[in-house]
Amino acid sequence: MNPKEFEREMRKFEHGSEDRVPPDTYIVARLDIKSGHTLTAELLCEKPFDHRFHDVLVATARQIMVSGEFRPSYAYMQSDEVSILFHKDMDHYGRRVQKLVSLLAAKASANASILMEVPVQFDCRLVLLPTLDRVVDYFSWRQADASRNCLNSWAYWTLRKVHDMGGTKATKQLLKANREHKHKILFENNIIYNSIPTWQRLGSGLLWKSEGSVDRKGDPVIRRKCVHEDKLVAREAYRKFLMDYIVRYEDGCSL
Ligand SMILES: Nc1nc2c(ncn2[C@@H]2O[C@H](COP(=O)(O)OP(=O)(O)OP(=O)(O)O)[C@@H](O)[C@H]2O)c(=O)[nH]1
Ligand SMILES: [Mg+2]
Repeated sequence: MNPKEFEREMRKFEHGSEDRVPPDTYIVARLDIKSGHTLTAELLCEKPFDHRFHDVLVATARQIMVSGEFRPSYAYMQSDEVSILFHKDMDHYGRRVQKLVSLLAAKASANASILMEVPVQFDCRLVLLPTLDRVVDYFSWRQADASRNCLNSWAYWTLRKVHDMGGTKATKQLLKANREHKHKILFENNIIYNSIPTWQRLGSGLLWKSEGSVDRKGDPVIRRKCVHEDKLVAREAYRKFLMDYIVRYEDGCSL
């Protein structure tokens, strides 16, 4: 077989892996640290939340936002995960799923490993959303997950730390507890839920903001800046904020 024929022959075996995201579909990449539980224990992270760990997650997402690739429009961080929304018309790598997933996981893992000075592995999945409403649903869902996780973790670690309870007993006690009961545990231990930092209760975001500036010649220019929003609003207000932001971003208006 000549080299060209051999090339064609072997390429056939790659065809099954050529899936592409259809046009007019929003793509969110969710990157999640593999064994984040073990990693945070090894790094002696504060429990239930460690500001330095969250900062690294934000810095990892920021490096993807500002890399100039993939047209990212918004990133959301909570726990050990980052969700990144891309512009609807993003066409990098022909929207090939394997390329996007592998490159994003590689970028995030490399960036976080350098920042944390230990090997960090992210897995990555693409979430394909047909409408803007569904995009907003997606981020609302991740925010609700952050809220649930925050209340559970604070209740758990309050029982562990303040009541000197073992892990099994604390887990068992919380198994039967509803939301109100978990809030009561915090309240009785002088922890005001609403005073817990917003990034712990609701996660945090990275978004583009434009600002007026001047170039080297002194001429006015509009520059885009990637801004960390760590005081996100919740529920309906978050939905409205996101909807407005994404519509403005997609239109390219002032961004
Ligand atoms: N101490 C501490 N742990 C954190 C913090 N943020 C996230 N984590 C840990 O990261 C875990 C993330 O949950 P998962 O992603 O479901 O669990 P995982 O161990 O990463 O498992 P896989 O993702 O399935 O590999 C949490 O259960 C916590 O143990 C933090 O700020 N402080
Ligand atoms: Mg994880």
